[in-house]
Amino acid sequence: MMRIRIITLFPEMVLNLARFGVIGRAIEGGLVELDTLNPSDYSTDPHGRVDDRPYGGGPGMVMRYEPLQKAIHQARANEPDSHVVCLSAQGKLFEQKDVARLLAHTNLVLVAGRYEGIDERLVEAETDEELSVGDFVVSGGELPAMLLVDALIRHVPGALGHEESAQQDSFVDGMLDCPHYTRPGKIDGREVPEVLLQGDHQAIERWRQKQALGRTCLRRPDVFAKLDLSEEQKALLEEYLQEHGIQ
Ligand code: 9D3
Repeated sequence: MMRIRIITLFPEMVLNLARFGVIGRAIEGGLVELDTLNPSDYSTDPHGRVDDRPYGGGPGMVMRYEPLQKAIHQARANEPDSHVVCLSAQGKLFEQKDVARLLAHTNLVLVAGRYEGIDERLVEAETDEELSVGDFVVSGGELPAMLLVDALIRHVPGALGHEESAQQDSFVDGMLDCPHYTRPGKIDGREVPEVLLQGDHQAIERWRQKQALGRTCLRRPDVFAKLDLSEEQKALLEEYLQEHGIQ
């Protein structure tokens, strides 16, 4: 069983994850345990403060060392082998390859910060790594931590009813997914691609590969650049680009 503890000033926010969908079922089924530690419960300040003004001045507040350290120590006291991840806009980008790496740890601790940031010494001394979820600004580490938990739990054995799904995810094979369709066959004059209706599974697989390659090339040149295409894939891509009037 995997245990994920989230250190946060807003435990209700992240605990809602445990109520819905795939993650809800994984937790209900005892595959994953999700809980929280609130630094507010570990403040020794007479006013219970968890933040303070930044040395050097400037706007905003900084999360104080002590309450966070105590919360992390609480987690480590129970599970000394805990891997501690700090969610931060200054971290390395969290990617699909990190999922398998993080899943190797039975006990994960995610530190979600608020305010302008966390005292840097806490990050250095008490956490094992710093991860960002993308090049955009959000208000705190909670949503990024929830994103991480979701991405991880999908790959916990038994969490998805349908075991193939996690393997077929976009990025698992390094490409964007192909388009999907369901009934009705025609909506406002828009039809489902013919090949999907004819039951030729080899042709369908070829079409899906072609769509995946073409979409990755056009929409995500950064992802595309990392692909090492076979001759067959190169031919499929040419077809896609021609069909879309690009070559
Ligand atoms: C003066 C610049 N600050 C505010 C615009 C920097 C800043 C402080 C705190 C930016 C973001 C945050 C809170 N964000 C996170 O804790 C965070 C985050 C993110 O903002 N983007 C991507 N990944 C992450 S992981 C944690």
